[in-house]
Amino acid sequence: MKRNILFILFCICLVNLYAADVYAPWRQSWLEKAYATTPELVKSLVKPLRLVKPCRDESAFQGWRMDPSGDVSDLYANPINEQNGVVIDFGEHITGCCSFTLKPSKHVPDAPVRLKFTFAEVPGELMASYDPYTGGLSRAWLQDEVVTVNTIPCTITIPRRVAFRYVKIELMGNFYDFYLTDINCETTTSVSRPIPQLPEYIDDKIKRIYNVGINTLKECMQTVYEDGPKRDRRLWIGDLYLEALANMYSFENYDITKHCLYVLAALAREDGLLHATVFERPELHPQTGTHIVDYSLLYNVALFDYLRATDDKETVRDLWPVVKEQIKFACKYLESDYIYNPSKEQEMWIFFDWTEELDRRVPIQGAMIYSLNNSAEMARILGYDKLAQEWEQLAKNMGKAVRKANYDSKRGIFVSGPDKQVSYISQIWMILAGVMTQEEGTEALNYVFADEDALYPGTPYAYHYLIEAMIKCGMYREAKERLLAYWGGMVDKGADTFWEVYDPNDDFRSPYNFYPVNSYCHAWSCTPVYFINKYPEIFLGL
Ligand code: RAM
Repeated sequence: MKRNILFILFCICLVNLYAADVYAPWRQSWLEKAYATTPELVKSLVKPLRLVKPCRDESAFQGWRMDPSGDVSDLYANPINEQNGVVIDFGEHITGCCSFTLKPSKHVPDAPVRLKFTFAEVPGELMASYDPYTGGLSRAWLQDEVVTVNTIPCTITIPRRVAFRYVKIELMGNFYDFYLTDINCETTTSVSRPIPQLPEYIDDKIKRIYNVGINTLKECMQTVYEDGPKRDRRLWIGDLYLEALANMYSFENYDITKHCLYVLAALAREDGLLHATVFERPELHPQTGTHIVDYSLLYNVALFDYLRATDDKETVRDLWPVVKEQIKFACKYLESDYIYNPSKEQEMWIFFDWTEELDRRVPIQGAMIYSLNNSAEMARILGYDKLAQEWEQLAKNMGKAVRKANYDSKRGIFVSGPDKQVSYISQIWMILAGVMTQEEGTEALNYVFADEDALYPGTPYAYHYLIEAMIKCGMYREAKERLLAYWGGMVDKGADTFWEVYDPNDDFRSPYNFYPVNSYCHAWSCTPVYFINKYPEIFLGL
């Protein structure tokens, strides 16, 4: 009897132990698989291209352009004291660690020297004054580094990895002449394949957009899909989703996608919810407390895309518990009328775009339906038919409910929230969710395009879904025009890599209240690569 009671107690403890962590049976093996698939970095030594002179120019992006002003050999041939504030142009966006050599001139160095290096992705960022700092993110993201050197001659490597095209060198209180030579950068990326090129005869603008997109992707593919190599230098689910799409239609490096999917799974919260973002160093760990419901739902879609590209059912089955838990979690927010209620709980952040005023109720309803439909299709492929049917039915009910509650049939658009907000993003997600027909979707998009008061996207992230929605509606010509105008707008303004934030009406827009801290090489902006290669008939006229 006593032994039986003890056994029952033991079983209860075991059940509780597992209840505490829904992923307990798999977590360790996911972690091992995550470590085993860590991409190798490819290193290259990049030398500067030339010297440039910053020039104020109201017509240039953020008011600055760089004019060629000499050869790097000029810098090396003369004491650096005579060239205080020199700007070096590496000619392309690079990510890595910089080294330089200091050599004495005619005097014996009798004191330490201090040098300030400012690395920047774009001219406006280099020329802005950083202090007093007003940004909403840490000042330390800005890439200015002061180096104090005690002994000359020497070669120094600045330990911080930086992402930049331009570097400005300033001297801080020097008393004697010395030379600075051999500045170069050991760059990293996990892309090992040659960059896939478009054929020569393709329209020049499309080619330029494509090349900038592919450079953006290459720079962000490090040991994870980083969001931006300058900032935040970490894996976010939303960025992963779009990078994986672009990678699928260019480098086809599926191991990095698999790696990121495992990392996120292994670091999920014990009740099953994914963290929106994770860090790699000093060891893999999540940003606890940061959850984005649309990102969690997109994990399922990213996994489905991975399955379609690789047919790797084993991995997808292995990660299946994560798929189920993300849906289960989102379902907690559904009211009995199948409307997603974001105010039900506050622990989750809903993103979609860096536009604060955006009412996210209709978009999140759409994203959940979109995820349910994708997850159901994936479930069918794996033979989980009952679950697929359940999710399909739920998606239908949610679609009906949102049509009833938020469709303004007079104007042919979805309106969101108590103030009946009209935004591009509401229409986009209703289209992607399949809640609108092609004709309805076209009508809704044309309505917002014509309505000056409609809230428009503030990031290439949100713009990606606009292009996707337009293609879904069959608006091929218009989708191409928009892609050319939006991403082409960045190219025309001198982008080497696509920016985190781009508002054609405001070069200084920043969700962080300080434009130099924006990232100017941001993964979520690279998707022209995906569109152009996936739909050559639309974008290349092939
Ligand atoms: C930004 C990141 C990233 C994005 C999140 C929501 O700070 O750079 O790109 O996914 O926010």
